[in-house]
Amino acid sequence: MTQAIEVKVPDIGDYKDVPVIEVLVKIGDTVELEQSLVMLESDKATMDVPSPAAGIVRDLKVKVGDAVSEGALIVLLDAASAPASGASIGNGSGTALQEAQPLSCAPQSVEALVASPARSSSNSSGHVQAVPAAAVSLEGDSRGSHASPSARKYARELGVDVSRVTGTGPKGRITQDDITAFVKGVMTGALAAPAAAAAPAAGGGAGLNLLPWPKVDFTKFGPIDTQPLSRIKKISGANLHRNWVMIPHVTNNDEADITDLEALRVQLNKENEKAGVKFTLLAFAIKACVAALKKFPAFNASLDGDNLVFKQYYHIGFAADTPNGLVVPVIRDADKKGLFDIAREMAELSKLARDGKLKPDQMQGGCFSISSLGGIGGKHFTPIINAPEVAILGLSKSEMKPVWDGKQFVPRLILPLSLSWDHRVIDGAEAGRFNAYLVSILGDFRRVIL
Ligand code: CAO
Repeated sequence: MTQAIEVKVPDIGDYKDVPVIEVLVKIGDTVELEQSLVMLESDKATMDVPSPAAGIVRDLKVKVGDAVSEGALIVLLDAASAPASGASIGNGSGTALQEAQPLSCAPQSVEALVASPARSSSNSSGHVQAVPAAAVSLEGDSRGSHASPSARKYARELGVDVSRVTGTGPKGRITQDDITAFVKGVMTGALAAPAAAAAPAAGGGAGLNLLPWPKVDFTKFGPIDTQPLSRIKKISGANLHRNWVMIPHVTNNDEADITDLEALRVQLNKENEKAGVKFTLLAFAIKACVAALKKFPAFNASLDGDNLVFKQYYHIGFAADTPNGLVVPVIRDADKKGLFDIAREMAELSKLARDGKLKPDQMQGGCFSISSLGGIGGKHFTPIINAPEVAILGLSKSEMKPVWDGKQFVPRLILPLSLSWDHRVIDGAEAGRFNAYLVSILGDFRRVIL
């Protein structure tokens, strides 16, 4: 017996006429409870509308590009069970269509755009518990607050007590943006965090106890032009800030002699001129990193509370600079792919990134990231770890340098490497070994097969 359900856009705060950027199901599809049906994208967040029940998609009422607001009909569903929202449902004959709000609209802005799957983890508490003093606990009694399940889930994962958050949604409803704003307020010192407030003035080790962010009237000093941050910058900025504050970063710098590797790369590109795909240094670096991750599995792990999750897959993210900001597309199963496929996939993902067309799943599931500034310049830098990953490799511009071969100085092409690692998971000696191994592979790429 099935029940016919009209799935409508739920409460999405103040957003109106939000574009549908993706329709994730088609007519006849069987869907699970909470499975995402469509993705909406406001100027602030990407949100998915989950199914309120398991069932079969009978009809689709929207397409990509449509603009929808709260209450707009999205999908007709033949539900196999009553919707979890508890909304009233028809008699099961399929004749009387009734409304059911999806469980919630789940904004995915934070991790979806920067490929950090922490929030999708069912055990979110680990990431909260595992943080050092800087990430003060903000949890408390939140039962009386008016917030959707997804906003509550988000709050729980960040350790935020929703009763302390001021809701700006309809009827004072607490939105995900309110929670993000609350965390930002605490981190910048504009709001007091409970642990920080409780810490002794002389520094009890809890809370950052920072001064509020300086408020300056810049017009006093000269003409200005104020522009809003791009959506990607806002989202990635919040993630980078969290990662920088919560992870004890250390960066080991090293140098690899890539003279022979560059000769091989140039030769391969000559031989494959017609293939239309360029073998980039980054493609070689991805392969080299996979070999190093296999040798040093702690670098391919994530912290989950007191546990370390060792991944047995090798999905490598690479930072891509786009007109709207930084995104991190992920090459999945890089261990199973050849250089040609990796180079081709990187070119495709980079283009999608620059065109703003990357899908959330193309930025998720990364195990380790590479940030290459080699095409731009610079010597070394400190890449910020892309949580819940535990390490990231920065590549700078290679240059010819005189290297002593025991008898004389010879010109060699030297690539600067900057490996940032999470000191809760990795020790300095291990990081040194990881870099040394990487240097040996990049110096003699035949070693990648060992
Ligand atoms: N040293 C010297 N030259 C390098 C190099 C290096 N380490 N890496 C690349 N180059 C050269 C390439 O050989 C290429 O030269 P030719 O055009 O003469 O062949 C040129 O630089 C451009 O390379 P590319 O950009 O096409 O390819 P890529 O694989 O190096 O980079 C991508 C692709 C997506 C990583 C890049 O476009 C990008 O977005 N980089 C910026 C990443 C970033 O912003 N990181 C910082 C994150 S923290 O804010």
